[in-house]
Amino acid sequence: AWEKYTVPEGNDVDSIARSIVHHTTTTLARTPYNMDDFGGYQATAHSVRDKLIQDWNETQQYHTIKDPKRVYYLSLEFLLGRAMDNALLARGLKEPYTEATKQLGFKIEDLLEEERDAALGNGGLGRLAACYMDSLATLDYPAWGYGLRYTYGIFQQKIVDGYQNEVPDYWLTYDNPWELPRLDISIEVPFYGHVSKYSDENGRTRHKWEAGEIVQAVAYDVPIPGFDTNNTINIRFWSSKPRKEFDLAYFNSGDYNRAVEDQKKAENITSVLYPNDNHMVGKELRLKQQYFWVCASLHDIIRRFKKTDRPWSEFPDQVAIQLNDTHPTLAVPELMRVLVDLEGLEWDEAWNITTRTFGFTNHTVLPEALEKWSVPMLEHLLPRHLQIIFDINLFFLQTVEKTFPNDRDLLATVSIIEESQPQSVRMAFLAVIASHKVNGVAALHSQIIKDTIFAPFIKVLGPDRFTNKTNGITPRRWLHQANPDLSNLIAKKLGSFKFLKELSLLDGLSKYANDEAFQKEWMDIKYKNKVRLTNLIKERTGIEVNPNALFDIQVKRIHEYKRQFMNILGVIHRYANLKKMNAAQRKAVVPRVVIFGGKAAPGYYIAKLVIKLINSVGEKVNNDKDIGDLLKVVFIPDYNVSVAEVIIPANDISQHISTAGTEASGTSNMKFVLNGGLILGTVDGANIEIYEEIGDDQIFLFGARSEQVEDLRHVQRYRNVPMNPELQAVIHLIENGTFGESHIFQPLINTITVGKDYYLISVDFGSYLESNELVDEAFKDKKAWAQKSILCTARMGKFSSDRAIKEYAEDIWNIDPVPVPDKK
Ligand code: 26Y
Repeated sequence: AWEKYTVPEGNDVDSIARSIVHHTTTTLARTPYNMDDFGGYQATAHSVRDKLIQDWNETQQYHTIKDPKRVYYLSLEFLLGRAMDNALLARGLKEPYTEATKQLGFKIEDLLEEERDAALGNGGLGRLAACYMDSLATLDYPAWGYGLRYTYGIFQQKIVDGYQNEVPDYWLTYDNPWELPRLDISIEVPFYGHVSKYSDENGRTRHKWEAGEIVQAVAYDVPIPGFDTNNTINIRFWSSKPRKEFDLAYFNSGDYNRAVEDQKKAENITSVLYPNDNHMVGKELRLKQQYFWVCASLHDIIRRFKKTDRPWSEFPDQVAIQLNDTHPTLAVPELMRVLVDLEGLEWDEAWNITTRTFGFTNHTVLPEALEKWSVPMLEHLLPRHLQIIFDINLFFLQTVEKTFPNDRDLLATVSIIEESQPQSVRMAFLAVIASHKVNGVAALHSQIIKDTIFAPFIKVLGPDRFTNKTNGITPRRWLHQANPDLSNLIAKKLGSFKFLKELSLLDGLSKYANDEAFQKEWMDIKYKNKVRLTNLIKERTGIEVNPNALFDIQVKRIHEYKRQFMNILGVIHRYANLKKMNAAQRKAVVPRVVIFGGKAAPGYYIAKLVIKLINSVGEKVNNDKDIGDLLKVVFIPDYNVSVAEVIIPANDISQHISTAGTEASGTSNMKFVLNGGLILGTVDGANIEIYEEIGDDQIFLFGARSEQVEDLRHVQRYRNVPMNPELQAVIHLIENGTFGESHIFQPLINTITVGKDYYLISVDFGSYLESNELVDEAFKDKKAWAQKSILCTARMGKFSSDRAIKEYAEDIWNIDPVPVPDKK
């Protein structure tokens, strides 16, 4: 009977308008007479949501019937940004929705602007997870994401008197139409307590963990639509809730306060995203988050596996689990616990299943970002897991000892347990030992991890465990959605939008790079995008900039290794130079707008000082009548995904200037170039592979090479090398108060004074300034610049996340696409 009543919603303008009105009156309980843009957005979002849910249902049903091997992407961060425009474009419904909302008296652009970003991530790692989900859906892979539903995403950044202030991001104020609460799906997560031993019916010693506290994990599902396919996959976000049964004990004993306390404690677990990017802080609550998430996700995966009656030995043929950095590494001892303690498998078989299931992606070599958890803390929170980790380590070290007898240094170097005071667990070592593949995120980075942090494991585990998967970005969001005019122009030129699913087709633009008419169309769009950014800058900062100037952009998390400090020091140098010039000399200057954006971790004092310095320099330079449009310095507050979508298409050049060897890959570099921008960068991360694709006329590389960095640091530290003289002059200007009270900046200046300068700003400063001059020269030749800009876009095929995901699917996960057949 059900079929008879399923009325497929039409996708014509009338049906769409009707569904928006329907949601206005029912879901929102509002009348069409008092609707504002926010209401219009909500009603439209619910109408779009209906369509996604239908596709989502069909995909899940089809996958249940087919029961293919699935991949599970475990990530503590998913930086999704906005959903509505993405969904409309994915389903080819942008036009009818534009028309339908217009008929109801709205402008679709205004409605889209009402949506709040889903900002459940810090930076690169979280946005990569979002791009990968987009590609998994678009390529029809049977995939799930698992994450945490934080009540507070990454904080909102306000700039007050030049300083960063943090405001909590309470993003769920007005319901979230993009999630489906699954209150029926809930999993109990144990913590604390103790472990006891017993003999099972076969006389084997078994372990039983009796928990001291149990928290409930409730599922919230977010559908991820594939582009130009009906496949719609799922990210399951867990939210923590108190477990009623447990509280009853307190209620019955009359301890009401204690019961309420426990409620609060349980909800605490998923309350806030830790705002540290590439910096480990060993807080117990963070460890609790990790286990809560990993435990719920693994049990959900196992429940799905158990629906078909397969033996455990087939688990790795049905399930691939990817660890997005070490954050989910507790999934390793948790799977072992399930297999050995609960399911009664022998240790060796369980270990074999575990290692065939997991893959591990490393995203950083910065020592301060590597997770280490104190043994006493683990023992308190997860007593059985600690035992299992020690056992994994014991058996591993025994095999090492067998192959390399009497090499005690080797045993200490590869041990999962670091013999510190107190002892700690090196999560990366555990992840390497437990995974069949370990990958870095760009060619250089994958080489560096083999040469440095994981070098001893090559010897012990062999080289085949390590591989490279260069990052990618989704062209749907980062070209088609963020830069619709350019996407349309490209489609017109190439004859279709096929390039959005096969990015190497962009290469077809190369032959027009020199075509004057095409160059004009291309640069007109660039200009329009710069005007759009100019308006955003005016709105958010009050600063007026000239869209004809060169737009030079560095937006990313603020971190010493990313060297925003060097950028602003270069700006000061430029300013000082301008001040010295006469009128004739100034005529020849290329006007430049230097644009910064990015958040600093709230506890990262030096990074916050960099923001202050940028704003102080801006204050001085932007108000210097003598300088006018020749130089402007802008700090755009609250950089996030939706702001990036405005900033990136407006770039002439972008800066990716990390000390060589420190930026694992970078992904915004790819977004900027895809949108027709050149790069000013170091020989680091994916810059190198971008250079190989786009050629040296399109990228300005400078600075020390990664192989030199260690020696250079040594020399800097011990040989009294004088500071680069131009840098010296710049520092002098800060110290003499040119940019306001100088004592504020002393701690920042101290980071680069002789003997320190860990990130080698003084070493690279000279070549940085030279490259900046080359940029100015190149920008003067408008025709040549237009050609470079076109070639940049044309040669970015490699950096689609589709390419990256196919490599993961084929080399690591061993999964195939499962396209859902069309209804018709
Ligand atoms: C340990 C914990 C506090 C922690 C939290 C977040 C550690 C690291 C991170 C985030 C790391 C991150 O975003 N890494 C970036 O990953 C990108 C995607 O692979 C790379 O492009 C980028 O170079 C790297 O810094």
